[in-house]
Order: sequence, then C-alpha cells, then structure tokens
Amino acid sequence: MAEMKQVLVPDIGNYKDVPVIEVMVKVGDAVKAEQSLLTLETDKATMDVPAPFDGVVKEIKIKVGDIISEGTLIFVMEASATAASAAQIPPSPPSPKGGTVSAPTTQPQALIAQPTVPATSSVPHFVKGGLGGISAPVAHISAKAHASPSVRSFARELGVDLAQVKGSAEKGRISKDDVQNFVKAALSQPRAAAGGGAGGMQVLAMPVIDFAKFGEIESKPLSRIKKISGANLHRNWVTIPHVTQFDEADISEMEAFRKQIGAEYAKQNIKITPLAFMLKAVVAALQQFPEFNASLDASGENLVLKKYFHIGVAVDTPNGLMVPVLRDVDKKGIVQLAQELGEISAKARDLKITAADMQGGCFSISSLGGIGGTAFTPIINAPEVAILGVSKASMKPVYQDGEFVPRLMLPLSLSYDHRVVDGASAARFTQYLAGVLADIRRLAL
Ligand code: CAO
Repeated sequence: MAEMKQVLVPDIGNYKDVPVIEVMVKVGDAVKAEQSLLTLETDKATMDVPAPFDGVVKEIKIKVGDIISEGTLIFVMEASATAASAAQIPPSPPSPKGGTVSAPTTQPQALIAQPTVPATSSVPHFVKGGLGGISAPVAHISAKAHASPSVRSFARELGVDLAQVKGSAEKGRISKDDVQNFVKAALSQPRAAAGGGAGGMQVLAMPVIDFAKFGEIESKPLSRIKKISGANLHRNWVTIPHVTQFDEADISEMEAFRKQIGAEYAKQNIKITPLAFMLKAVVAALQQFPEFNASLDASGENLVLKKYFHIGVAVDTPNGLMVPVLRDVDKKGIVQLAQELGEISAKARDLKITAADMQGGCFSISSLGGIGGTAFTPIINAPEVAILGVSKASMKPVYQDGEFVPRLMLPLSLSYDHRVVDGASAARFTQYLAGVLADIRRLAL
C-alpha cells in the first residue's frame, strides 16, 4: 500500500538559507528516484535536489524564491509500493555557476517527485537565425533533460533544445560542455548558403585544422587586395554557371609582324606584346557577337547590351590580382593600346591605381602567356558575362595541305556565363577570334 512521506532538504554541506531558483515538478507529477525536483543557488554554486524514491508529488511546500536550509520540509510525496523504504539522496554536488554539474551520489536523506513531465517534442525544431545564420534548434528547454539551471539558462541563450543534447556526465546529466559540443556539431553541419545567388546550396563547413601538428608553420595575413578580390571571385564562382570553351589561334603571322614593329617601338620605350593585338581582336569579336559585350540587369531578365568597348586586363601584382580597364579599345590603335597597357599595369603594380580605373569594363582578358601553361579556366568578372584566358603560345605541328607544318599556336580559354551565352555561341566566338588573330588584316575591315 502507498505511503505518504515528507521530503526534507537533505544535507547541503555548509550552506544555509539558500534560495530556491527552480521547482521542476508540480503536484500530481510522478517522479523517479534521483530525478531533480528543485534547484538551489548559493552565491557560488547551483545544486539540484533529487527525489529520494519513486512516487507521486502530493504537496509542494516551497516556491521559487523561498529560502531554505537543511531539514526544511519541501514536498509531501506518496511513495510508490516499490519505494517502501525511502532511500535518502543528497543534492547533487554543487557546481560552479555556469560550470558543469555532476550527478548525485546515492546517500541518505529525503526528497521526491517525478513529473508527469510536460510533454516535450522529440522532433527537432529548427529555425533560421540563431548561431550566426545557421539553422539552429528552437529554444525549447525540456523538463525531462537532466541539467542544472545554469546549463539550462546557457542552453536557452544559445537556442539549444536540451532534449536533443546527450548528457555525458554521470547518469546522463547534461553539462555545459555537452551544450557547447552540441552547438559546435550544429555549426559544422552543412549550411544553407545565404543570398539569392547561391540559393539553397549546401556547403560543408571547412574543418578547423591545427597545421602545426604536422610540421613548422608561419601565419601570414592575406593582403587587403586579396581579401577584396577573393570575396568577389568567390561570389562570381558560386553564383555564375561557368563553362569554359577552349580553342587555339595560329598567331604565326601576327608574331612575325609584332616582332617587326616591336623593334621599331622599343626605341620609343613602348613594348608591344601579343596582348595589344588580343585587345583589338577581342573587340572585333565583341562587335560580331554583341551578347558577349553585355551584362544581365538587376532583375536577371534583361540583357544590357553595351555600345562601348572597355576591356579589363588582369594584372598580377605583388599585392594580388587587379583588373584595370582600358577604355574605348575600338577607337585606339595597337601601339596606343600597348602603351596604355604598360602604363596601367605599372600603375597597378605600384598601387597607384584608383577604383575608377577598374570600373566600367565590358569584358576581361587574363593573360598568363608571359608565364606559361596550356589552358586554364578564368573566373568571370561579374557583371561581365565572359572572360578570355590566354596561355603561352608554342610551336606545334599543324596539318595543312597534306603535310604538317610548324605553326605558332596560341591557347584560348573563354569562360562564359551560360545563362547568357550558349555553348554554340561561345564556340563561334573563339573561332571568330582565332580567325582574326590568324589574319590580323581583318582588324582593318
Ligand atoms: N605567348 C607567348 N609569349 C607571350 C604571350 C603569349 N600568349 N604573352 C606574352 N608573351 C611574352 C611577351 O611577348 C613578353 O616577351 P618578351 O619579354 O620576350 O618581349 C613576355 O611574354 C612577357 O610579357 P608581359 O607579361 O610583360 O606582357 P603582357 O602584355 O603579355 O602582359 C600583363 C601584361 C600586365 C597582363 C602581365 O604582366 C600580367 O600581369 N599577367 C598576369 C595576369 C594574371 O595574373 N592573370 C591571372 C588572373 S586569374 O584569372
């Protein structure tokens, strides 16, 4: 037969007159032995008072804010048949505020109650917003979760549902570390990239690696230019559907001509490189294929066709990549372009370039021809819709009129925005460009 028992505050060490800060059960709740009934808070620590036996809460003699000491009557409970002799369980050892709490050890003393526990959903709830934009659990503190008030409050602050946190302390108690680990795990989950452009794309968080574990390291901050251009390159890479079309241009005749005039202009300190010819040839192709000399408008539904021809040129500087713009290339000759190219790239390398110098481009050229390589996939310089990568020209055997002949071939890599440009247009563009470069007399047409 069930027996009514009084539950008194057990031995709580040297503490006296301690306020009750949380009552975790209500009248009628069935509780299990060692289940937390209430929490006390001293100026240094919080401690839970557990139920000393299985039973049902019949009366609650205290409320939040009451000051209690050892021996204070706190509950009247009906002991379950199996709890004939009430085990006495001391409060959990005090835990530093905000620190972890260990589970109680079984010892003499009285206390009780088991909640008919408010139903807590076992289904994770997620909202956008918390944890820096990552989907975070809704703050839903489970009454069933075995955790001290400080841990509960910590969880509430972070929006963590304790019902989803696995307690690692004794008897499954949830510690502050458990909550922190839960948040870390949530942060390392695939996250929805912010911003319309990358809508819904799941990207794994980068692992944090201690490289020093594997050998000597040195940490060097990225330059300001690298940080700025890096953010733009990243945005363009993830938001624009890039395709790269590869082709080759036979520049044997162009190079012969360039060398011939190059010697003349060297006296005037003007260096005529293949890039000056590329600028003119690209403009001829843009005039032929206007959709490459365009940008999508803000709505993404209209193409803004440009009637001017300002071409950006990627310049490698000790501080990072810069793309100054040469204006009205259609209106300038090769010598003038070569001269301007020399001036603007020197300005970029000397960090004298202004933001205005880098604005208004219609199309860009990235030339690695002076360095080497056979092909690469340049990233479009948005809001432009295409960029031409130029690699190093080399002599190749080309089959002409029944025999192989040595020709100087220039590798072209055209990356284009596939929302605007079709593959067939891109192939036509590079073919046209290759044709102009193969016979630069066409530039005069
Ligand atoms: N094939 C073979 N040789 C080439 C060539 C090509 N495609 N392009 C240039 N060259 C030669 C030049 O003729 C020159 O030879 P000489 O010294 O014997 O006359 C030499 O390579 C060096 O040229 P350059 O690099 O000084 O001049 P450039 O006009 O070709 O390029 C500039 C100017 C500013 C674009 C270049 O210096 C530069 O910074 N390039 C790097 C761009 C870059 O980083 N792009 C990657 C960006 S990520 O997409």
